[in-house]
Amino acid sequence: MNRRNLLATLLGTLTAGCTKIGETAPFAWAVDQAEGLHRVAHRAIGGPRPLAREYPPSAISADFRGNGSTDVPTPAYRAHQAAGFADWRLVVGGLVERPLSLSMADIRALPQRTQITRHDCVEGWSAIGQWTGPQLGPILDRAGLLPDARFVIFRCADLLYGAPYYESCDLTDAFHPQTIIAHRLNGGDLPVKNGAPLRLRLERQLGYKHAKYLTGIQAVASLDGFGDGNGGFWEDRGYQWYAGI
Ligand SMILES: Nc1nc2c(c(=O)[nH]1)N[C@H]1C(S)=C(S)[C@@H](COP(=O)(O)O)O[C@H]1N2
Ligand SMILES: [Mo]
Repeated sequence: MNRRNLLATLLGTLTAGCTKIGETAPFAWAVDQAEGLHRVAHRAIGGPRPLAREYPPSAISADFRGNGSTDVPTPAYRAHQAAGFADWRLVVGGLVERPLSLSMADIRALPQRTQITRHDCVEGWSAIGQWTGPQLGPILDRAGLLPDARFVIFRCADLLYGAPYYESCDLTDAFHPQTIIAHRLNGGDLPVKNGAPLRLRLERQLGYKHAKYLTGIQAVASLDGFGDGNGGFWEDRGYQWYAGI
């Protein structure tokens, strides 16, 4: 058993049944600690900024399925869709010196990164796709994070089961070189089912972290006050916040 497997086994034991136990308040702290340990261990094993594996073009899946919300059935989104998303904006705010409102043209004018990676959904499927977009780190640098910023919240245009989808990550992941705001998939514009016109790629974490239909990025000191305070739509329903692969 190599170190990675050993740690995965230990952590699996530690965190098994978290969802149930975590529902009881006194255990919530212990669950948080185990999750923190997972994050620290995950980073300790791979070094400071390990890259997720990247694949050759031959590995790209024939169809990258859509999952969760696969459309945003609102008049506003329909109007954007009809206009080819020409007027879509990504606002960058919160604990920043210079709030930004980026147009699609602004997003495309930034230096781009293209990466072929595997997306793993907890529901038990994977797909390999080629994603293109600007890295998040330089966008945050342009906005100028204030010293209190510790997390980044990602806001989405869709509701899932009636609640706004949202996500978050810490600054280590926000500044990871493979963390990009993707507007292209497999060489074409991002399809609606995959989050058009913008979606996050957070390659070292599970599928639910990769927020689609992105409208805003907000630097914050704490995850409190967003949804139920657990840092994401699925996290508010019991999934781990740090969903390292
Ligand atoms: N806005 C938004 N982002 C989302 C979801 C969603 O329902 N809404 N589902 C998540 C889940 S669980 C997965 S697996 C991926 C699916 O991405 P895909 O539709 O491109 O396959 O998007 C994630 N991001
Ligand atoms: Mo997923």
